[in-house]
Amino acid sequence: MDSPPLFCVKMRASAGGAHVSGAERVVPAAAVPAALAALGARALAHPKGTPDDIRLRVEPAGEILRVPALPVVLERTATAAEGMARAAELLAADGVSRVPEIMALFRETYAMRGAMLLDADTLERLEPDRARGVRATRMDAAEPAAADAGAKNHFREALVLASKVQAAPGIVAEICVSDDPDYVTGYVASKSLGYRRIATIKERGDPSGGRIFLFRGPRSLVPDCIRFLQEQTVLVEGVPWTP
Ligand code: WAQ
Ligand code: MG
Repeated sequence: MDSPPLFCVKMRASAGGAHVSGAERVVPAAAVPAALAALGARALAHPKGTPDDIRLRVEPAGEILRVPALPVVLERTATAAEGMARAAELLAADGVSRVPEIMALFRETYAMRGAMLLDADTLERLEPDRARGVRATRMDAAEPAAADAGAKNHFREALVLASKVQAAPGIVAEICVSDDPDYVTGYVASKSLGYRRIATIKERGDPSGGRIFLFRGPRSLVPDCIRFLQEQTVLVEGVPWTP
């Protein structure tokens, strides 16, 4: 059975050249105008500030890969210190050593629009552009959100991203802290851990945040990994509405 062709709709907003927000959908042609309107509204209402440049872009989605959502587990933490410690503990149990050094690199991810791509063992940075980082794009939940889904659903969008990222060649784990000042929940993810939501991973009011993708494998695999993250359209199946 042929389904209608899909389109990637992307929004990117910046102020004074600095990244403010970005979001995307993968939708059939008939839903493109509504997706553009919803993402445009979001760009104008971001807690990080009013942008002076908003870019909306529509591209054919091409060949689609479907992957299952990672299973979700809540880790109850009450403070940023406890959350960071829990994240470190989970990663260590999953075979990632040098976790304190990796967590220290979060200080450098603040201004990045994408994620740091880090060799999990040597801690060498693998992003072609270190100021920008690597962005995972061209992804959405397979079961479509209402066209005007409105405000950002941090959980759903993060689970979609994390599920795509763990399907990328060479990726072994991810750590994420939101850059929204009032969003204190973060996560660590891997194929074996699933999506571990960490209830509190930063202090309320802290505008810093970032993502680190941990890679393990030969250098020759890095371009495949980056190509998958940036170019392969992925629909994630079974993404719940709420955690
Ligand atoms: N690809 C790579 N890195 C990204 C991307 C992307 N598409 N989007 C954002 N980042 C990086 C960038 O450095 C941001 O500063 C940082 O991640 C945080 O992005 O279950 O809201 O969009 O409730 O602020 C976690 C949800 C929410 C936890 C994470 O991230 C839960 C969030 P934000
Ligand atoms: Mg944000």
